[in-house]
Amino acid sequence: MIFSFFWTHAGAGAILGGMKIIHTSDWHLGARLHGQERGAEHDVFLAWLLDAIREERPDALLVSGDVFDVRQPAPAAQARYYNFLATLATMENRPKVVVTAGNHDSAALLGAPKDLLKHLDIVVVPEAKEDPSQEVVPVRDAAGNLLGAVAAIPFISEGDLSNLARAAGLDLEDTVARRAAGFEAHCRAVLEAARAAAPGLPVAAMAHCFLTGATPSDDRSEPGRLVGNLEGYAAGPLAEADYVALGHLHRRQTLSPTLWYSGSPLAMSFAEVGQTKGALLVELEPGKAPVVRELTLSAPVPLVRLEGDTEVIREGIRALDPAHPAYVEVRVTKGEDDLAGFMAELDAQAGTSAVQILRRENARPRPLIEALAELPKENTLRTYEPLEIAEMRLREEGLTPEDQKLYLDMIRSLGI
Ligand SMILES: [Mn+2]
Repeated sequence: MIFSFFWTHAGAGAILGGMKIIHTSDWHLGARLHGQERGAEHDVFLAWLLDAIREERPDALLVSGDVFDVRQPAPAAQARYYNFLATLATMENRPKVVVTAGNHDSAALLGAPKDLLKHLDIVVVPEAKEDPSQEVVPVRDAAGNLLGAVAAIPFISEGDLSNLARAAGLDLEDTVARRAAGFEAHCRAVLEAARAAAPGLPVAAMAHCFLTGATPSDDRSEPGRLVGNLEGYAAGPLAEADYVALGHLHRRQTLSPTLWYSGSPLAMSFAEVGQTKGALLVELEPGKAPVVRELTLSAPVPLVRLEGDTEVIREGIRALDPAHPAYVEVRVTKGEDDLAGFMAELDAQAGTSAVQILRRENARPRPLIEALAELPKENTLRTYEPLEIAEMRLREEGLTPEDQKLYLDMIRSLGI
């Protein structure tokens, strides 16, 4: 272990002033992928995270929001979270745990057990308050020596950002500017309080937001997953922390040597195919740039996106081992053949394989819509007879010629 010289824990001779962190976010416990239950995958992730903690012995584990997928998570998802915390609580040299609420979490639900959890060195910050000290978490070693502090800023709703701005005397008329001012003022206040709690020692910040310049996943396959802070906030005072453990975006990325999104541990949509998942291991020393190591979790069930004509997709599915679970998205982007028949063929195949096709999309070009888009505006629909439009529309649905005729006859029978 490269850092064993510096990072001797809980023993005599530990060098003070260093802080080792594992940064994770966006667990989304209870999330389904197009209806598919994912509890077993989350179990693999949580066991992996416990192993990483046993191996690396961090001083703190930071969970930067979106613990749960929905505001009222199922009992099984809550049990998974509390069983994980229970294992941590009984661990020798357990790290300080800091959990903030994300935009998917209910602050009330996440915060309900916080007074109990703090007796187990687990600090939950469910919501931003005017008093910044509520979001400051000192981190100590086993001997009680102060190692640094965490500025644990949770997701802040737009309404709360406006309120924080007003409380800071920044009652700007423009709502977007007012929220940005509230975000900046609050981050600055919490960071200053964290610095004051650990003078001369490293300060790590946590935030659950979309920072300007960050890259969301292309969320075409699951629209609406990213909500809140859509305009993006400037890092502002966050950039002054020694490290910022960001959550909200599911793509692991760094905006500067100190600003990192850990990303979600599991791919939450097919838009995240091919992204490296896991957590980040961060070593902080006063006055030095953070040393960040990516801890990689190989996907418990890989996601596969197959695109092209039906033949390309058939070949892609044939290439997958039917004995190994995989989640597949099928996007038919070209070809003229009968899609209904092709989809039925996929269904027949799925019955005998561990490979599950969770999403199918007809993404072939739509000549009718394209033709209409090219027509001069004043005669768009008048150029065609109503039945012609119906016929073209039915053709785009990928129906069999028999079904097309059936629907067309039904439309004709209406007397159009
Ligand atoms: Mn999230």
